[in-house]
Amino acid sequence: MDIEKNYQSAKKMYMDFEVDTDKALEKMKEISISIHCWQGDDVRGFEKTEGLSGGLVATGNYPGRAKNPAQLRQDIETALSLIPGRHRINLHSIYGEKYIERDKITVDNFKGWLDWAKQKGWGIDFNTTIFSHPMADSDYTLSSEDKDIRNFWIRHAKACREIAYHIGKELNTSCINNIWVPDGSKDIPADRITHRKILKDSLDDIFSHKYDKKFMEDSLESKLFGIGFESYVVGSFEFYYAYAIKNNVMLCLDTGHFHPTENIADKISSILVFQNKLLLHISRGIRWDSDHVVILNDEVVSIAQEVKRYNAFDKVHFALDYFDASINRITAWVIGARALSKAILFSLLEPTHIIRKEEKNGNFGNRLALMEEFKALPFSFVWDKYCSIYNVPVRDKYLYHIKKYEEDVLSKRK
Ligand code: RNT
Ligand code: ZN
Repeated sequence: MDIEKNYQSAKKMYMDFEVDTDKALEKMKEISISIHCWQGDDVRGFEKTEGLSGGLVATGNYPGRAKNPAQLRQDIETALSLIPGRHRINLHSIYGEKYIERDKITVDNFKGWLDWAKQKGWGIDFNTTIFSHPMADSDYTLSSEDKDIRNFWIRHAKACREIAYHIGKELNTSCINNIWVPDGSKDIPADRITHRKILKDSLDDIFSHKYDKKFMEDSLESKLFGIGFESYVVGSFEFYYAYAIKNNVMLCLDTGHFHPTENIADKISSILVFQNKLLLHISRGIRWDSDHVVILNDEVVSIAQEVKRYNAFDKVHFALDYFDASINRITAWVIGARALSKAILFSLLEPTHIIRKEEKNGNFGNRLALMEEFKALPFSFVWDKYCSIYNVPVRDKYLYHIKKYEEDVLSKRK
């Protein structure tokens, strides 16, 4: 396999369209993906709770799931050794070293993760875990009319922000603390507004303490519906969009949280007109928010292209969010992270200025023709080069490493 020779010929072809592949590869070094820890254990965490709730479902029973923080870190390390680029780790509050009630957790419980990330030079992002808990059994959490339930989750969210702040300070890179709540109802509610008013008040309370954004940033994740929450979700897109704009908080768009025909890529520019930060949870919903492994599909490519076209890679944060328990979990991580990286690199190689020129001149036929031709440029040679720069296996060669890891490590787990 002559990676260098192939790369040089690809470089020439891209040059014909005034695209510098070396520059694109340089740019890739600045872009990181937040790798979700929860792919490694089907979103169970280490609290010994009864199982996943909040309308989330991880299907499959593939052997080898991580059962403690050390195993999960080892699995993530293995996955990251097969993914080109420098990335971040996305944690949930249920992944601490030992069990501590969620409204009492502190950064001390994440020391294992911090030491590890520091040693590796990886940033960490964080998430409130407002599901899979007895206090989340009644369909409403931060929007609950029950004060005890609501206050419990407010304390939890505050604790998570504080943890995120310390993580950001310790690692000297801003830690995003994402809030998602499942709140809603299976059937048609008679009153939608009361819960939304309560959610607003809870968020005001949670965000009343201001943190230095250099170390901690808040984000709010909307959703259209969940399993058992088909008719109404309190934290809809409109709700958080309005809240985020009014209070200058970051939005989080999860690609599985919209109607299947809705185009998430189209929303990015609207948000960037009014805000300068956005978090994306890249997932792959099939018929519903099924959290399938991310692949290189049109949706992911068009999202990356939107970010590239406005040179907004410093504003838009990419995170992965899926959990497939039916295949080797390392394979699942690697497929998704490599797919998203491919989409980003592919977008960086787009001769945007050429299609923009055709657009300005009203040559829409040329614009479409060129977009189609650009799809057939020798992208894979640049991708191989990118993998080789980071010393990770080229093409399907990574599968061999996962097979070995499965034999040596995963298959031995009880
Ligand atoms: C749920 C949201 C949320 C979770 C993770 C585990 O629908 O997408 O982001 O998937 O936090
Ligand atoms: Zn999500």
